[in-house]
Amino acid sequence: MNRAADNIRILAAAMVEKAKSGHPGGAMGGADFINVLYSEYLQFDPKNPTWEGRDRFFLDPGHMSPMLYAELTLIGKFTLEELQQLRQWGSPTPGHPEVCYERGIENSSGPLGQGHTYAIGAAIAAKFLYAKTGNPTFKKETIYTYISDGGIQEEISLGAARIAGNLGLDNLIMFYDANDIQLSTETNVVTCEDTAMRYRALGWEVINIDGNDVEQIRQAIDKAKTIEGKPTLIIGRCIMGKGALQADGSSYEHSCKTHGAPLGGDAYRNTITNLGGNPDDPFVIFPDVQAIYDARLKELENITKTRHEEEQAWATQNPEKAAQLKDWFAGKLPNIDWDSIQQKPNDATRNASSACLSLLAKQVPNMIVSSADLCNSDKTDGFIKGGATVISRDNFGGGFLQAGVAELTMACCCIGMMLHGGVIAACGTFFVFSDYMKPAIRMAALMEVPIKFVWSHDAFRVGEDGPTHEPVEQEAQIRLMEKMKNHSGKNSMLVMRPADGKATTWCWRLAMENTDTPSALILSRQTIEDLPEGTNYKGITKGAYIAAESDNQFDIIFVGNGSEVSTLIAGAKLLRKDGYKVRVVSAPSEGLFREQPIAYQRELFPIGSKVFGLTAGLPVNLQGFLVGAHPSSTIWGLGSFGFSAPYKVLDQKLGFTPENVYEQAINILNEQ
Ligand SMILES: Cc1ncc(C[n+]2csc(CCOP(=O)(O)OP(=O)(O)O)c2C)c(N)n1
Ligand SMILES: [Mg+2]
Repeated sequence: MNRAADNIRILAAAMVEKAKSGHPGGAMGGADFINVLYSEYLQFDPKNPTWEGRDRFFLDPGHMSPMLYAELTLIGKFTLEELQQLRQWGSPTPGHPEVCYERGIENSSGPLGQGHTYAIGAAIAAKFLYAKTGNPTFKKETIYTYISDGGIQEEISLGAARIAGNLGLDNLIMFYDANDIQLSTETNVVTCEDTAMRYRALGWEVINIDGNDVEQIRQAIDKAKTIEGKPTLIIGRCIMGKGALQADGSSYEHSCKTHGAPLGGDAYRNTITNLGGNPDDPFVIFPDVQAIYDARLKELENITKTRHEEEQAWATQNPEKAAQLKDWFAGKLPNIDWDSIQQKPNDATRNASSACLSLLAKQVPNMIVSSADLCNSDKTDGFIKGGATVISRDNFGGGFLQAGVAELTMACCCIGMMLHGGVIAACGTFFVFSDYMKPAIRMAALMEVPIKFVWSHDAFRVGEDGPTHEPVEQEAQIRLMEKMKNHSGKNSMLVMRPADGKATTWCWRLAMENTDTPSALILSRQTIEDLPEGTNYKGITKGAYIAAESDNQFDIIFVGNGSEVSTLIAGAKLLRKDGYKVRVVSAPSEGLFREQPIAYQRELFPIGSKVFGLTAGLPVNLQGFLVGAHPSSTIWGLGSFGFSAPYKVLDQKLGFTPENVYEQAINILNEQ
């Protein structure tokens, strides 16, 4: 076993050396744990990488990718040639791991702290699926995760540990590579935390071991697997750069220098030799190491055979549930009776969203909704009103996760649920606090996880709470993700701000049907006047559409989204009194609109038209609609932080009134 770990160390060091860039030290220190885990514990199906009941391994420190790639090579997921392509264009071995189930990579990692939080979400998903279906495979599944000093120091680790401890996730085992070294210093320069005490305080079982000792690793995992009602943290004291030697032959262990740079020259050669490898031919799997893994793969065939038989027996007894489970993992939605939703007239869109969630609670049994302690305000509690119960250590079949005040943690948990598979996750908070979720939004977009974000209190009309709570620049930030493509060539996110209750139903529908990317709904706190009778809401599927009562021949086009559309419609009425003709376009998602055939885009916004845009965010939100428009076209937005006052006062003071719309339009119309 030590030779196998040394083999991983050699491969990791050699990969980084060949790439002339990367992180050898941590990978070398963690090799013993990952070797024991994969050669003796992790249950996966060598023939079916997407087996629903597999154990999962979530890496948090993505910079330790060489460790993961080397390990996955031992189980046949990568070739030695591919290891030699570390960090090169087009290779399957990018600098930091990118999710790829076929290759055994459960999550993209790199931004420290997120990876282990996905694991917590996955552990919740496994418990949820067991509670919902009774399929015994989900009870046998263990979620392993690997965290390092960086992840432990990231704030998210507190929220993640709180949730895992509070829910008693005994299907979660986290290995902490405590090597006392981080990127620029030893850890004692920045922390004097008693990490074991923190995790114990949050309800975890904590086991301290020598993280480079095979027997101690085994005993710790064995013990962790027997613990009930608690997640387990195994704190492994590891040696950074284990086995590394300097050019002069002295120890190169426990050095920050090995964190993020090749060992280099003679240090590299000495190290490989010291570990039993050949510096001139380091990309080798030793035959005795291969034998260990061959034996394990054989063993896994038997283990999974038995597991599959158990699953089959369950499926035979529960054919309907088995069919349902298949759909869940395929991302297939059940029929949702959207037409049955009766939106109240002139309601706030957060309430309209609540009505949708109530229906989803009844009709989408594999959905989990979460809120960061704002469910009765962001109205995700519509899901509870629809029948979902709150998830707890005694009730994993509930569909609602009370995440506590921890937006980033919540988002990462939800992402983890979806990475696990079988679950659709949505999470809510105030739009202004989307700022606390950005790192997770970005990773969800990158990984193409179709999570749903629900952001209420969408604008300065939060009013009395003042500028701290009034989103202004948030929409511009989030919409940037609509402009960015993912690696599949699609918009990396679908962002929708509906104009009224019925539009909200449509946006939820689009969000649920979007299985390719994250979706977001941006919702109002205040009530909104409905769009005119006769509006064809189906236009939402094209990202922008004409509101009813628009004039076919028009002098000016008004464009906006959310509650601004009703202000524009009221402004249009004033303008018509002067004999002008107006088209009003609601544009819940410019990203989606830009994907439509150019003919449709031109039809809505003929070249040279005079356009007036109104947005409660930065004017840049609507700038795209002015391309090709008459030069007199303008946008009225908010160019500063908001202010504390009742929202109707703010509307007046900031010019979000029909009168101002009229005035601005007249200015545009009067220009040549
Ligand atoms: C959120 C985030 N901040 C900063 C970094 C840059 N970074 C990469 S590794 C690291 C710290 C490494 O310490 P540790 O996790 O102990 O890894 P080791 O040095 O032991 O390999 C930092 C700051 C990052 N990847 N993610
Ligand atoms: Mg470290």
